[in-house]
Amino acid sequence: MAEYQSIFTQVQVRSPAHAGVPLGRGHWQRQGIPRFSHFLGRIGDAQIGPIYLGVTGVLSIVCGVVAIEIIGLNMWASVNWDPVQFVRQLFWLALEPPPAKYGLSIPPLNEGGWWLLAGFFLTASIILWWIRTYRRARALGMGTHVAWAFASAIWLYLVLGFIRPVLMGSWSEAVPFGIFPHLDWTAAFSIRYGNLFYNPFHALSIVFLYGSTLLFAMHGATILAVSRFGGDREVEQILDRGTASERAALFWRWTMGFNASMESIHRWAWWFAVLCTLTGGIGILLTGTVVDNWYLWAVKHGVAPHYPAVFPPVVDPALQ
Ligand code: 07D
Ligand code: 07D
Repeated sequence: MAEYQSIFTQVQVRSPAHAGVPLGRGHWQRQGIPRFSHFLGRIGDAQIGPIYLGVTGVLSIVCGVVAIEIIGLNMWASVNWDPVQFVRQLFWLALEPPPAKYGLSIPPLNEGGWWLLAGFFLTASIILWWIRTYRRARALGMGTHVAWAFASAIWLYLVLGFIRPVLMGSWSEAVPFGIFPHLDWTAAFSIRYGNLFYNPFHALSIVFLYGSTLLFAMHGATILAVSRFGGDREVEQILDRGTASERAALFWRWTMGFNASMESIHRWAWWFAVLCTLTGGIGILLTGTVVDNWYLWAVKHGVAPHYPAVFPPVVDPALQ
């Protein structure tokens, strides 16, 4: 049956449930009796479970639930515990970090203390989940590429909510919890520091963000296009190059003169994704710590022109 596995056929691969490789001592048992879902089989593998919970998995979920609970209850309290308003205004509700006057000290609970607690539990949850991805990969004898890519996203998250606020000496610099409030923060941050477009690391981050979508589209499209020749069995084609790889390579060599290899395209994708948040984190870290105004920085370095002196000098109203 597996031989007919192809995106062009309606066949769903349905092998006997596979529990995974045996685990040595020091591991938990996997949980749950495997089931099959036809719908999931259409978009991925039909088998659901068993799942490996493990110490870090359980602790991560507990910390994540605590964080969401703190955020959700604070948001609900902010609408006087009205369930209708909670749902209606959910996207606008926020749990804000402490005001600037508290610096890095521990504020009262309802003046940012809950924000600090939620942040602690969310960070613990994310780091525990990282350990889980690392340890599960090792248990399977895999490389730890997924964990290191995830670490790059965590780096940006930590810069935004922890490392930069600590360097700036105030929790008030950090991002609020909330759907639209975190967008307001993003816009305000850019304006406060003289337009993030002039931050070269923001530009680099955008290059890798856009580049990731382009590479993903090119790679996904190429493999789909040669899957009729077995190209969807990518790994086999890496080990034993077949007509699918040859055609895929030729297509790109004909259209743009150069081709990635069946293996290297995955390194391209990995690096683009990882560099998006890696360069982004550097850009945010420099903002307010090293560079106070990216526009003036760009003028100083000849990247942006001075505004022409058309109007008479203006006095900053805040200084009057
Ligand atoms: C599709 C994988 C699934 C993940 C999803 C996100 C939560 C939050 C919590 C109500 C691609 C799950 C969401 C758990 C619920 C509460 C308190 C990943 C996929 C579906 N943002 N951001 C979103 C986060 C920052 C920005 C959406 C997180 C920075 C802009 C979602 C973080 C800045 C826009 C979200 C974070 C920033 C968004 C969709 C952490 C600069 C949008 C995300 C932990 C980088 C978009 C209304 C998505 C939107 C959006 C989550 C950080 C900017 C709510 C968890 C501070 C400009 N962000 N974000 O699909 O529609 O990611 O917002 O750092 O336009 Mg954001
Ligand atoms: C946030 C990594 C952390 C996420 C983690 C996930 C959970 C969920 C889920 C249970 C996203 C934890 C997950 C908790 C559990 C479930 C389901 C990754 C994150 C650990 N910008 N901008 C970027 C563009 C402008 C601003 C990056 C474009 C304006 C700020 C990206 C434009 C202003 C920041 C990017 C544009 C502004 C950024 C983010 C265009 C606003 C950042 C990369 C065309 C008016 C962030 C250096 C990323 C950054 C960032 C794109 C414009 C502000 C490339 C395309 C000028 C403050 N912007 N931006 O992967 O790194 O994020 O900047 O206008 O902090 Mg920007």
